[in-house]
Amino acid sequence: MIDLYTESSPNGFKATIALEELALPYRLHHVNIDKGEHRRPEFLSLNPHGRIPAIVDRETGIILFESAAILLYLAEKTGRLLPKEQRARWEAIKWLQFHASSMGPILGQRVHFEIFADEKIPAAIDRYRRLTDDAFAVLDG
Ligand SMILES: N[C@@H](CCC(=O)N[C@@H](CS)C(=O)NCC(=O)O)C(=O)O
Repeated sequence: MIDLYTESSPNGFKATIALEELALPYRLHHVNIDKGEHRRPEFLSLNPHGRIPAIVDRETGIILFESAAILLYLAEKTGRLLPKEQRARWEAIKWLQFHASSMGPILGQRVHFEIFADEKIPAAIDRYRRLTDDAFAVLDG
């Protein structure tokens, strides 16, 4: 059984979708970010960085955070979602890594500066709009 600690948010959805897609049994633990539950000691013992999602696989004792690491783990555990053939496998890992390092973080910054930031800083808005547009253009290509 896998314990999933998550919130209704983009990085959280990735782990939930993978668990559902792989039909793995799991227990869902809601970590309420608005209430600061991700900063409490019990959650920080799973992820010292205080970010969801995190999983604990009770079968193996493995504790993981970082959504891309969780996706790789679940793929390896089930032998699904990740090709076995070397070229295809690395093609998938390359795009997973692209998403994890070149898409997710800059999209997060764009949403922050465009929508949530109290102060609207044109230079920051322009920068993250340009960086996300570049990344989307790569995906379109
Ligand atoms: N690189 C991490 C990012 C995780 C992340 O930023 N999660 C957000 C929710 S989508 C979070 O926990 N935010 C709480 C905070 O920043 O305080 C991953 O892919 O898992």
